[in-house]
Amino acid sequence: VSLESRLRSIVGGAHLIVERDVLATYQRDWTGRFHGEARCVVRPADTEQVASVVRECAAAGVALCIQGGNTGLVGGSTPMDGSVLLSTRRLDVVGDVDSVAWQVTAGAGVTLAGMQRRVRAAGLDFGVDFAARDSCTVGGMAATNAGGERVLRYGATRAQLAGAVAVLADGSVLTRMSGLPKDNCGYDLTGLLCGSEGTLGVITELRLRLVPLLRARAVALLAVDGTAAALDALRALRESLPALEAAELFFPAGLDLVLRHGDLPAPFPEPHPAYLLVECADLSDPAEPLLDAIAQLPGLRDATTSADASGRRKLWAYREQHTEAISAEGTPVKLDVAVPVSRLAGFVAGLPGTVLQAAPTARTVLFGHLAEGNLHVNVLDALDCADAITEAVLTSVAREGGSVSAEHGVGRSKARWLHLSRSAAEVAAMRALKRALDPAGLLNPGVLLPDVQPS
Ligand code: FAD
Ligand code: 2HG
Ligand code: ZN
Repeated sequence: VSLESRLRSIVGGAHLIVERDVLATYQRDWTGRFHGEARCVVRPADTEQVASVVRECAAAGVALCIQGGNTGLVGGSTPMDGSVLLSTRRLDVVGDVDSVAWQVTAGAGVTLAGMQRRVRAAGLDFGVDFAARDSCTVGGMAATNAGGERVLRYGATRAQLAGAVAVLADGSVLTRMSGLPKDNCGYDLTGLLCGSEGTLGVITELRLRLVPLLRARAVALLAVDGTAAALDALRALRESLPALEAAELFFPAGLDLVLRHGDLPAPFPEPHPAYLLVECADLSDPAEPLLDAIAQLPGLRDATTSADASGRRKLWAYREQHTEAISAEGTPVKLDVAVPVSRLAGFVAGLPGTVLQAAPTARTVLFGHLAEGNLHVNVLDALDCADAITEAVLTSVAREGGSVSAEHGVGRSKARWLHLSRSAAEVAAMRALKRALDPAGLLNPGVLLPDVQPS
């Protein structure tokens, strides 16, 4: 009996996909840069079915690629040729919100937006948010330790995890869902799965911490002289605004693309060297304290603010539409890096030159999450120089004491450069963990640790 028939008998005929045209949508990543040919897509409905699928693949010695919303930007959710693609999207049940513990249980395939709707209806909120909310899944967010726009207030996804259920490579199931805030009994396996990018197990359920729902919000878009000025403004705003929740940086090159591809008027009468978008959220209206704090900022070139929902959305669009606008221009080489904020201004200034040395005709678009020194480096018109650009940019990041992956993960695209951000001893420990939990190398081969292949 073929592996496909065995998998069909686990998930039902409708959820084992072999038709080439339907497979195609799962085989290509969001950016269009990465693809691979899966032998089939399997869509299990619950943890038990996931465990059975993993066991059958292990028995057949066939590798698995795990995919949630397929919004990842480092090629981690595209299959290696000939592997089985396990889609988590049917694991989409959200449990009741526990408004005393401030927690909720969500299936790995629940989208961020779907979970936000549920917890907001119960008067609470989730601490992580970003533009892929309608498609990305909470399982994918945990697997990549996604960051986003609220990290300065709430931390990244890891900080929101109170527990998980996961299926290991041999089909055994780890369940740690009590959500106890105090529970020190050995290794933190939930924490280990977070950021493991599908290489150690398939996350099927999560116990998530929630935060207060702060409906009173105010957003300001500030025009500043450059990165150093943006950091000065951030320092001052942080000091006077405990309600500060987001501080996002972008530049004229990115704004031009957003204006060209989106249906938006320019935010200011003339362009400026850099833009800082900030948001405050509180129980009572934060608009006045935000305006007061902005009025105290020295050297602002211009500013526009909004406290009503539609105005806030419009200001956020200038920042959130960067990724789509860049893709509308072409397939970018996309690098997500972080440097210490004390080095950020110098790094930003040097980066276009670093890229041009590797790819003389490239266009570099920079934007990012200012408080974490997290810069999104998107390089257009230079896909044929992708390796040279990656090498040049990531080497310069390492020189600054930064990270080659701030929030998107290592995936396939940066696996060869992991050593720039992790010591030989750290990589050896990662390999030992991988060997212990997935000795045959069947889970997401080629992701994170590039040379671990199915044996
Ligand atoms: P996928 O893309 O399907 O998978 C990502 C990785 O996780 C793969 O390695 C996959 O194998 C693994 N994986 C997925 N589900 C599971 C599971 N249940 N168990 C084990 N492994 C699994 N990221 C940020 O951090 N911050 C941002 O601000 C941000 N903004 C974005 C904006 C846009 C417009 C887009 C397109 C992407 C953005 N991303 C951002 C990247 C992406 O949305 C996140 O990495 C997200 O967490 C991926 O979720 P996903 O469900 O789409 O995962
Ligand atoms: C964001 O912050 C995402 O908008 C996407 O992390 C970054 O497209 C990118 O490079
Ligand atoms: Zn980001």
